[in-house]
Amino acid sequence: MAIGNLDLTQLDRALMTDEQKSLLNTSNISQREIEQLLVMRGQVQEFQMMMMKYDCALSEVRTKLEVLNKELSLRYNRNPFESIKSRIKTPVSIYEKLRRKGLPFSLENIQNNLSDIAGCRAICSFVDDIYMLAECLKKQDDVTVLVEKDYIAEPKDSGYRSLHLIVDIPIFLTDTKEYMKVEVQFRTIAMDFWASLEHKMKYKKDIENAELISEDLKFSADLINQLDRRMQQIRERIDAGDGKPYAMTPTSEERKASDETLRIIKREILAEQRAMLIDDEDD
Ligand code: 0O2
Repeated sequence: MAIGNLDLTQLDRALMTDEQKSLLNTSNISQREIEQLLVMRGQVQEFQMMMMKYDCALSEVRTKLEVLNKELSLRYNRNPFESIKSRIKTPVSIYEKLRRKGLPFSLENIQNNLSDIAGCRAICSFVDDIYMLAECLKKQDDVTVLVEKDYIAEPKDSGYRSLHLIVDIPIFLTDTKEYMKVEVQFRTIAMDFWASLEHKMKYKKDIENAELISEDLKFSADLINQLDRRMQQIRERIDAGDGKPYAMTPTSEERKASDETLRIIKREILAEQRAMLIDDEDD
């Protein structure tokens, strides 16, 4: 069985040693090849067992969020989240993520170095629902928060916004209780829309004008942030039953975004004028 220009025996060794690990950085791996690797190592059952446990932990977290959604929607007359998605990372993406971290594919490395094998994403309408839902989950006595990353308060350089919790949650098997990690992401609908598009770009190779697109995405992330804030303010006014007009003081971010809009419009008008001049010269 060959993988790129390596056969499996070589591959297995390459995964084990630092020297040969670098060889792997150039080779893509398929699901079938990972399966073969596990067969060779006699770890098929162990891997399946591990993935089953992540899957159970994911179901637990998903159920917890769904229960909260039901209760909170009765209490506040709206759903804290609009939809929920969950997924178990595929073996190929696990392999890729370990490779990005410079680690060989092994069950130990998966358990010790990856915290998003089981991932759950709650998509909310409003930013305050994100924090309310996350607080309710964090308070539960069988949930331990290992890491909290607030990319809403501090967005990534790319413009990415979301609240991430890595939680440890017990699952009960026939004769054992085991703790498994689950990554829970909370986003607004607008943040999710942005992240899906940006994710597509990140994983697509050979994109023309990638830098310009990243700039545009960053700009759109700011607009999305403003939109989320405004939607929340509108909802608060509706909830308060207060129909009076109100003035919103723009934040420095909003001012920056409108300046940027003006700059882009000016640039486009100039480009159009230039194109028209060239057309006239050609005539
Ligand atoms: P995929 O394909 O979505 O699964 P760490 O856990 O700290 O070692 P990690 O996992 O990069 O490092 O943590 P981080 O930055 O919190 O990212 C976890 C996940 O959040 C990512 O998983 C993405 O799903 C999402 N994410 C983080 N940053 C960005 C971003 O800039 N854009 C988008 N679209 N998504 C982001 P994966 O495994 O990287 O990707």
